[in-house]
Amino acid sequence: MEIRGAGRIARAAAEALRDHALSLEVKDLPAFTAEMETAAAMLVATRPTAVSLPNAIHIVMAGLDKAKNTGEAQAGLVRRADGFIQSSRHAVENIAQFGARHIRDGDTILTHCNSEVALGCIIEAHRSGKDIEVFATEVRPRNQGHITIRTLNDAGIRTNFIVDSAVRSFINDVDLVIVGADAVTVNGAVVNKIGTSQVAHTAKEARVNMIVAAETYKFAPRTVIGEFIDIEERPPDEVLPDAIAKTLQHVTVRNPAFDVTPAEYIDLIVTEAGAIPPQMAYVIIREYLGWDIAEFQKSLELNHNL
Ligand code: RI2
Repeated sequence: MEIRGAGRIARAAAEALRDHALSLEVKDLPAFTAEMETAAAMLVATRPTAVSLPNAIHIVMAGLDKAKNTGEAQAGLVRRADGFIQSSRHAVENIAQFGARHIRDGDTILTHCNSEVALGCIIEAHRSGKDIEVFATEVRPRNQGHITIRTLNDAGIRTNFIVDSAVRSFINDVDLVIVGADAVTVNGAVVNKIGTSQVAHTAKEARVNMIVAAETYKFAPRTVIGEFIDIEERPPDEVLPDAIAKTLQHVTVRNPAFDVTPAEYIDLIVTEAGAIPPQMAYVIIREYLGWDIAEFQKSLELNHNL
């Protein structure tokens, strides 16, 4: 939780792999590869939900097995890590430009949690001269809304700060909902911070459009072969102090950090490759992440052989 936001987590992982590769002093290629694979597995295990993390690691580690010597393996890894970090930054900038076009002069936008890309769209709309106003939620239990309102305030954007449960009270004042994503599945469902699906449900009922801003590396390739996205459940003391919880022997605190919004609640997913209806998620997985069914079959065969 030191690094917030699925995109930042992905760039931090690429940076960590690059720095680790540069610091390793092993000359032997199999030993170098084994060290890097251990590091990659350790990074993947830090957060289970944001698919940007395994996607970034997959991109950085790809081709390591084809290197002829350690120098080549190291250089390739550093090149792919730097390439990923740069393309991630460009993706965030492009999404801000594309997303801002969906915001009209005079619009009021609601956002939930703290998404670099969702805020990028809002800030770009403001920068281009549109008169906009924002509703930002608190985001219990970790209060990521506090980071969001500071960013919006610093950008000079009129912002209303509300508790999560006030979304329905204000939805009729809202023209558009924009949120980020931790993962997008092959059927176009969006996994994002807990509460997003309630916001989406409220928006749908009130006929307010909902846009998701998500880089292509937030799409989850392994959902094509039926894998589910693991929803991280965080410690109970984030919700209720231990001192109180231990006096309540019949109470269990549940603290899932993310939830799933079905595709039919989402009007558009804005990616750096352009805006798509959520139902086209598979195209992004195949065309932009380069994972096709043959690769899945290969990885399944490998698993069977283990
Ligand atoms: P960007 C965050 O997760 C939030 O759920 C946010 O909506 C999503 O990642 C995408 O954020 P967390 O890291 O990549 O706060 O758009 O658990 O910044």
